[in-house]
Amino acid sequence: IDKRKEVDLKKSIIPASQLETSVLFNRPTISLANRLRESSSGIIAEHKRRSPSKAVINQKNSVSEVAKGYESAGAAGMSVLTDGKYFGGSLDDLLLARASVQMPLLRKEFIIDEYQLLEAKAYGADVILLIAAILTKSEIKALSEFAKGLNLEVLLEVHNEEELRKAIMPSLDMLGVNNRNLKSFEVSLETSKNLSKLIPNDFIKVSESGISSTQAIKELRPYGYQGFLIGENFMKTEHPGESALQ
Ligand code: IGP
Repeated sequence: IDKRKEVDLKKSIIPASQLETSVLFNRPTISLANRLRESSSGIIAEHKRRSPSKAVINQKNSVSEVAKGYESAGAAGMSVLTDGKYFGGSLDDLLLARASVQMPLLRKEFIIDEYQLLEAKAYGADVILLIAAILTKSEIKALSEFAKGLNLEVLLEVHNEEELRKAIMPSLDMLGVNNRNLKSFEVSLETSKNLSKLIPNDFIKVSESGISSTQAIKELRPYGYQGFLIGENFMKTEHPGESALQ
């Protein structure tokens, strides 16, 4: 994939040493896992302008407006898409969110290199996403251990049993089950329900994608889910954060 080229190019422009000496890099991070344990909502609200499955979702509201809306609505945390090619996001979006709110922020990105973890920290993230579908077991181990060394929490995303079995390891904080098949874009909450029993209790369980009602959350809680990652349903509204789930 061309993420590799993108990362190599950025490394040559902003060296790792520069990221490591930035002000934000050296700040204390905020735990999303703790918020999810305590939070009554459990909602991780996402900033997403567009997606491969839906094209344009929201090109209008500023990141800081969205972030403040989510925070005052009581979200446990916020996810910020930083991928430009497919989602129209950027690291500047993460930086703007960091400047606007105090809640934990997740860098939503296709992470393949430790350099992206340094970026995540330097641009204000508290949590990083690793996607089991695009990483080997040893890559998941190396990246998650590196992230933990930076005091970043790790959310590992799986979509099926095979990915889950490959990925379970102690250096993860949260296990996310993506209800959307990244190849067919089909969404089914059954994915979260079916995989829940295979996730050991020491990980916080997060259900991701296609959640569009409080009914869906009620349905998922008995399966042990404490986190609910919701993007499109919020972003498609006039003022994300102001309108609750239907
Ligand atoms: C949010 P939704 O259906 O509420 O907009 O989904 C989030 O789960 C989704 O954006 C997502 C994603 C990803 C995006 C889940 N895993 C990996 C990019 C990469």
